[in-house]
Amino acid sequence: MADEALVVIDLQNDFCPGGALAVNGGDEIVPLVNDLIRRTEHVVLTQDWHPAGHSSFASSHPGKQPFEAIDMPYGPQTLWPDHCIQGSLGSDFHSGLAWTKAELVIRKGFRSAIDSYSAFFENDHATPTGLAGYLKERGVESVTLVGLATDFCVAFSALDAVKQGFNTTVRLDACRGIDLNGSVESMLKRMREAGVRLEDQASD
Ligand code: VGL
Ligand code: ZN
Repeated sequence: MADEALVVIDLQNDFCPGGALAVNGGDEIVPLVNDLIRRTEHVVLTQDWHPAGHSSFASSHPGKQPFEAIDMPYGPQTLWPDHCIQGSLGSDFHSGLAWTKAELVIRKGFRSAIDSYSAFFENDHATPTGLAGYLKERGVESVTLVGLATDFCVAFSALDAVKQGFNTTVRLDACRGIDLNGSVESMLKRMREAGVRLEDQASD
């Protein structure tokens, strides 16, 4: 069987309860993610990694509030509370995450002028992070995505994974969503239509 990779998306303090952009139940997935890490050959982590004053922060746009959207040169962009500032406690992985096995950490969102939800491409959908090349060079053909948040970084990563030709699964029981204006439902639909396998539990 072709090599498989587990891609753990943004399991960081700021996306867990008590964090700057907390996702409901974000910390609940840690034991299951750790279990999947133990069972998967290749493990890659992503880390949302913004400089202070990042353009995705509402605080960088006078008069704008978190969760409003604005138009950026690369398209619409939701504005967020300041989060995952490079080197801050909030940007650290959740302390319970069994991260040591990871062979690669992809940091994203480190350019001030552009956000990056996907583990594969920045939000212009054109600037690669290098992850597809890494996985292909390693002979990986199947990827399973888990982490935070279902409707943003997990979903955009999964859509790009399919476009890059990977056999792509999202383990929904190991994800939690933000859910802005029905975004969980709409992104589940987009993923399903794109050919992402959505699983609520292990199929084996
Ligand atoms: C994320 C919003 C902003 C995510 C990251 O990990 O889903 N969402 N930055
Ligand atoms: Zn972010």
